[in-house]
Amino acid sequence: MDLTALRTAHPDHWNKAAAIRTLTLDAVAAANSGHSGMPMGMADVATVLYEKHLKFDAAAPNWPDRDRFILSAGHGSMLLYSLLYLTGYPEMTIEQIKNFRQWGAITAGHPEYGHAPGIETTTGPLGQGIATAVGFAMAEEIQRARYGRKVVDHHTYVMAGDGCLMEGISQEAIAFAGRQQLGKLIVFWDNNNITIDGTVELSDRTDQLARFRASGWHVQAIDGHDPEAIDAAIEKAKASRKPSMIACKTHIALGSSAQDTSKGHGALTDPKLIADTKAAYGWTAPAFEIPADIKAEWEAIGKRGAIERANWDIRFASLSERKQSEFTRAYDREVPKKLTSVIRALKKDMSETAPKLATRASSEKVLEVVNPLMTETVGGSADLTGSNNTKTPDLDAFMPENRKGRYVYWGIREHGMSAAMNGMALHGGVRPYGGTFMAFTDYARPAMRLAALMRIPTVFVMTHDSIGLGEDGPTHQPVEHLAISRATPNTYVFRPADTVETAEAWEVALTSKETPSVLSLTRQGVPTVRLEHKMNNLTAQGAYVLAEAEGKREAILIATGSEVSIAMAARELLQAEGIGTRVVSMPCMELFAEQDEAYRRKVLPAGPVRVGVEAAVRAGGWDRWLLGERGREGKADFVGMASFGASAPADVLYEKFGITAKAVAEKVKALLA
Ligand SMILES: Cc1ncc(C[n+]2csc(CCOP(=O)(O)OP(=O)(O)O)c2C)c(N)n1
Ligand SMILES: [Mg+2]
Repeated sequence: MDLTALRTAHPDHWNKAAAIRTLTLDAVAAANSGHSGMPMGMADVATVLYEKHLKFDAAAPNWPDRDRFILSAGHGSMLLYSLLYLTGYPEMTIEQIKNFRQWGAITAGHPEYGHAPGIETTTGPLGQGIATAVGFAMAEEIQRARYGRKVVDHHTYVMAGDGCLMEGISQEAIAFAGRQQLGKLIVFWDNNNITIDGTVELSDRTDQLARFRASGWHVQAIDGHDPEAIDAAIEKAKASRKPSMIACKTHIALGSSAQDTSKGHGALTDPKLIADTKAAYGWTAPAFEIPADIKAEWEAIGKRGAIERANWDIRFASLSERKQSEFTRAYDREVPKKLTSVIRALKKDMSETAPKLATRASSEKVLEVVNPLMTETVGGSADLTGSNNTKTPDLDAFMPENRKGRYVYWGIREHGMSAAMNGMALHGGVRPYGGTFMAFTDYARPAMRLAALMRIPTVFVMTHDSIGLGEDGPTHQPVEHLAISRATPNTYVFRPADTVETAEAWEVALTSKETPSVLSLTRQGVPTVRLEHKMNNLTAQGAYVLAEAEGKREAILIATGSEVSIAMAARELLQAEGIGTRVVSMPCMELFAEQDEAYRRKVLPAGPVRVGVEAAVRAGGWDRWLLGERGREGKADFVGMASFGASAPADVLYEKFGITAKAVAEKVKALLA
């Protein structure tokens, strides 16, 4: 392709964009891996966006009212790193660019949230970025309704590729954003007609403009290399009250011999190709060097928002003291001081009245005291509100006509919901939780994993957590989902036994700043097992002695959730036969593992036989507690599931699958024999 026309029509623009392209070529060559083509193709869009539209101040990357830029096509990470370096984000030095993809560098293969300011979310799993962006746009709407346009008024910009738009999650995001008229969400589609295997026609012939339009979006199609067209399209997108999609016709790996081919998608490292491409760009500077005048222009862009930000500080200071401190508290993920006392009061009441409740209903009871106090919570469910018990009476629906609504009807979109919740948590100022059935953890999982990786405290309310849900049968009965959740690093998996433990689990989930929580809750009623009120949050210790052995301690039963009462009944049977039995309730294995060794030994001393009880598979953490941390602490067994469940009433299923007090007692006796 002859680039002369592009170069001569807008020379200043061209050089700024060429800086992105050449940094990408240099960094990928140095790493000998990465993706050159996407940044080379989208550099013009990025340059116009940053130069003319994006509200940001490189010196204050956490300014709450900044526009958010989300690179959904995360493989194009060098586009983002180049922008951060060029505009002068202090952390993003040229050394970091030179160390692209290397150990210890903040320039990871794909953008990682927390590595450097300006990386708003982790992307790389295609489709996550566009769905996460929906949550950013929602948080902005909610905050704007609450605090007013003078302190909250920003856009969320997304760059998505063909891959992002093919992933199923994008449909959930597009449909939801259209319904909710998220007018400040603007998506650039890198319409280059190339993916890894070849041209898009190999696998898709969707009319993307019609698709977005059908969901209520404002759509435009432009030449993605024409800076004037890009600028005009962004203006129009901002003016529209609908979410906007701008289809940007681009050439992947622009100007190289790999242009418009799938070869251009990956790492272009051939020195001749790089030299020829730079020559075509009219670029003569050595590798990693940006001519001073071009760097100065970029740095001016990085400072463009400084005055606006200073003015924002003044406007923020004009809010009432109370509003300022609320705003700041929520952004800092601090809970109100009163949270502990309302949780304690509920625990005391529950221990005294000892209701038999499904823990999903317990969770609702907790939310009834939490939501009026923590006005930053935003609840929701993927079309299972009545089943997940996620809505409290004080929450109205979040809707275009009611942005103060704190309850989201996500529709049947577990994955989109989970990613958007992550986006809300990342945006800040709001605290998202959302529900579905535990078995549909699978539908939400890629976003749950990213919450853990990004270290954000999204709360996943997963009800109907075992065969105890009964007649809906094995499609709906999770057996392996606790295991996969527990196998995920930096995730708290709570399986509370009653309302007291559910309240304690919520308290940990809400005070957590860097760890997402999975609340695994029952459909069926369970008795209160915590009959003695304790001020301390015992669930925060992960496991604790619920009932001590009488006489010589010969057995320890370790149980979670709905099986704790089964363990208690087994203890009765064993004690009646003179077998001293301790029951340990273990609502959160991860928190127990975080306790010091002395406490863990106190709860699980060597000597007695151990039997675990949980209506799920044994995989995913159990053996550490059953066999002992050194694997030689004695004899152990497990009562749980080894297959899928079945469709029948819950009590029949517990009987048929052998998860009964009698079965537990027999296992203990067999181990002692
Ligand atoms: C969920 C997921 N599946 C697969 C991949 C691997 N992958 C990375 S980029 C890519 C092709 C994406 O095509 P497109 O979005 O058009 O990017 P372009 O080639 O235009 O840069 C694939 C399959 C991924 N990162 N995430
Ligand atoms: Mg593509």
